[in-house]
Amino acid sequence: MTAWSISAGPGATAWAPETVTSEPYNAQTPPAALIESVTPAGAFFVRDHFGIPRTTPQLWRMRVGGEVATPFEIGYEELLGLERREFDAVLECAGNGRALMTPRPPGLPWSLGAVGCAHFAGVPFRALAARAGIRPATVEIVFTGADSGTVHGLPTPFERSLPLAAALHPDTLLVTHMNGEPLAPEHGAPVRLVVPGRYAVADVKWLVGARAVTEPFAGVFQAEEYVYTASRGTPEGPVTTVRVKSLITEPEPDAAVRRGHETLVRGRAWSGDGVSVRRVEFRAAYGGDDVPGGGIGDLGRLGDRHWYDAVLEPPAGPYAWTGWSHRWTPERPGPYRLLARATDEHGDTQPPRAPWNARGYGCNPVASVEVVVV
Ligand SMILES: Nc1nc2c(c(=O)[nH]1)N[C@H]1C(S)=C(S)[C@@H](COP(=O)(O)O)O[C@H]1N2
Ligand SMILES: [Mo]
Repeated sequence: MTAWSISAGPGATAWAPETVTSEPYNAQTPPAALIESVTPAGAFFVRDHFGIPRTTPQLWRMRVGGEVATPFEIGYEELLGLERREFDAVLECAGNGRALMTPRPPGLPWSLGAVGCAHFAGVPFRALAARAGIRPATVEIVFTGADSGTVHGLPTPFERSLPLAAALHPDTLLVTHMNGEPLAPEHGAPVRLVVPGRYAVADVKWLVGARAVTEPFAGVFQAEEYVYTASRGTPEGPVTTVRVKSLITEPEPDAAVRRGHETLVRGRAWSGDGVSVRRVEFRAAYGGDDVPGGGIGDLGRLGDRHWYDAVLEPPAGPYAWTGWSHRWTPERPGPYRLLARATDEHGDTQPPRAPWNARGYGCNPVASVEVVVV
């Protein structure tokens, strides 16, 4: 197991994410960092498809064009001078949890750590759209990253589109700062998009272009990847809104907890599109009592008894995650499975089983951690 906190002198903690692949670099937020309400930038998961393009704020230019009255380019200093917004937001990769699906779909084997919550600051894209003058026939904005690679034998940049209304939402930001610091190279320096509440594939890093288009964009990362296909129970189509989900951050898996002693069980819960978490329920299932075979995929037979409401902390804002806790005193020695289930203000709830689809997106089953009572 990778070490996730290294002491770097008194009071300082140097964080490092857990590497999943090194070329290109992909890494998960380590469990110890998921305990923090704001994920340290140095521990925040990284997902990149083609490698990290290096540039500097001095060299950075972004072009706004396509179906606009006045195409233009903007540089970093000028962007910094525009009116800014900031908020905490959860970023979650649509493939987070894929490794827990059975059968395992192809793709990076994310377990639970392709998620984090950070404080983002930047300039609403709508300010640039207003300057360019979006023409009425526009249906989407295509955002382009500086990174590219070969896909199906063709040079392909990382590009994603947003419906016009989503692109013009005041909280769709061209982000320059994360947790009060300029963006790190792996998180899209010097400028990235953040679209809170959508799966993070929308959050184009190393942003260098935005163009207004009059037909729905059908690029590889829009129409082939990041699409629900062969879904059981969900309509087919692109991943968009983040599904309601929770994590148990403490106790950690396989922890020994003491019989008759109060154990604080804690975690986080979030949902998409600024929809708040209304409820988190906790349950401790003894041994294999009602979870035959164990494993997240086997929770389908779990009944509705013995769920307790956890205590919720007020989140830092509409896009931040909600901390929850429950005081649990185990009565019997032996193996327990701790479960958490979040419900959002729309009444959407985590399903007992991972909602399987061919590429393993949107995996949000009831959170589950096994511990041993001694
Ligand atoms: N230019 C570019 N932007 C990108 C990607 C990429 O490969 N290239 N990956 C996307 C995906 S799939 C995710 S989950 C998020 C991850 O953001 P992070 O690495 O800052 O956590 O970036 C998105 N933006
Ligand atoms: Mo992703």
